Amino acid sequence: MKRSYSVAVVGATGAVGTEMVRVLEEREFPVAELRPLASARSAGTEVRFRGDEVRVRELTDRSFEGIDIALFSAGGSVSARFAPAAAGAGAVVVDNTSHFRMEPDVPLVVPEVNPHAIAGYKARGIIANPNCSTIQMVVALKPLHDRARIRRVVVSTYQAVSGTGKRAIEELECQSRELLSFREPTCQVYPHQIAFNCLPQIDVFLPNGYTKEEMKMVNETKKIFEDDSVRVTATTVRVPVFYGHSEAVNVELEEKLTAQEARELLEDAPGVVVVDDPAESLYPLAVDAAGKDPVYVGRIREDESVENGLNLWVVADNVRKGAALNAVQIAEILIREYL
Ligand code: NAP
Ligand code: 3JM
Repeated sequence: MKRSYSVAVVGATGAVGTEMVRVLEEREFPVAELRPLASARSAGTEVRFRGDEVRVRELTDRSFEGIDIALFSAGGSVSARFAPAAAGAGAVVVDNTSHFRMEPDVPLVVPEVNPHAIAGYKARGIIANPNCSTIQMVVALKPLHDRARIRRVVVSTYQAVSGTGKRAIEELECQSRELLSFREPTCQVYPHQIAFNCLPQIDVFLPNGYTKEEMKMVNETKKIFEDDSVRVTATTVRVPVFYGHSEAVNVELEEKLTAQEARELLEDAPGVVVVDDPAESLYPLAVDAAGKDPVYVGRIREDESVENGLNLWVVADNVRKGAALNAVQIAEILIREYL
């Protein structure tokens, strides 16, 4: 382990990249040089890091000279084009896009679930960060799977607009103002009005009728658990919330777990905070999870319609644990154990 590392953040001006820089600072990641990269549009602007203004540079093939770790969150096509260049220049890439996630020689990692998989980074020099909705779900499911084996998961999501990026955050704000002033809403990012609405489409539709986001949850969960026998089906929905994804998760287990046993397992699970006091109307809320690190779990109850079923309500900050924090946690393990 070196004393400090040169870290590139690709997409540093975006919703995820901004949070990455903040998380690196908050967690006192040993950064020797921070190199914020973005498109020509925002080259020359500045990001704040540890009290300094650091100039954003335009991403090019030569951006990675001297870089130890490159955190990518500028979209799949940018990763496809530049992550191999970064790895070729000697950096270890932690990629936040879906581009490499399902490639067999690229580890897909959630530190609370499968940190051992990081060892596989040597094959390509790339580690993939899962989708935000997958990350928070598998953190909550891991202790249940270890104890009672999950057979099947049925999940419905309620996803915040920040998962789409900074333009979508502005769109929800703008449409809310327009509608409350009796004006027509302007739709630029989503195919329909998102303010005061729910859209059962996240990412593009696939030939099987599911969206790509739904199939990310199915396929990524199996890969992270290293278990293709776990059956998953998902409905992913965009809701007019700024930060924090919520998920209604129905689980069928091989063995019986009471709600109380599940609650105790979750209370001891790394990265999980149980908020579950119905008598006081206490359960996880997106507005409470925003800006926080844990995955919050509540509404823990037995599914009385099947033999070994449980229902959970799982909430986390999609930009932090769902993206930036998970990526920095991976980088922390990398430097502690591998670099
Ligand atoms: P965003 O707010 O729209 O930011 C996009 C960032 O990418 C900006 O910094 C932008 O720079 C940069 N960028 C765009 N095109 C570029 C190009 N051709 N070359 C260099 N930089 C470019 O989006 P976001 O929410 O931060 O998400 C960014 C990506 O992260 C997504 O596309 C997705 O793949 C991934 N993501 C992953 C998760 C997860 O679950 N792990 C969650 C959310 C997002 P400019 O300022 O120059 O435009
Ligand atoms: C979250 O490539 C793109 O345009 C980005 C699409 C995107 C993704 C993705 O597929 O990488 C937007 C928001 C994700 C994700 O984490 O899967």
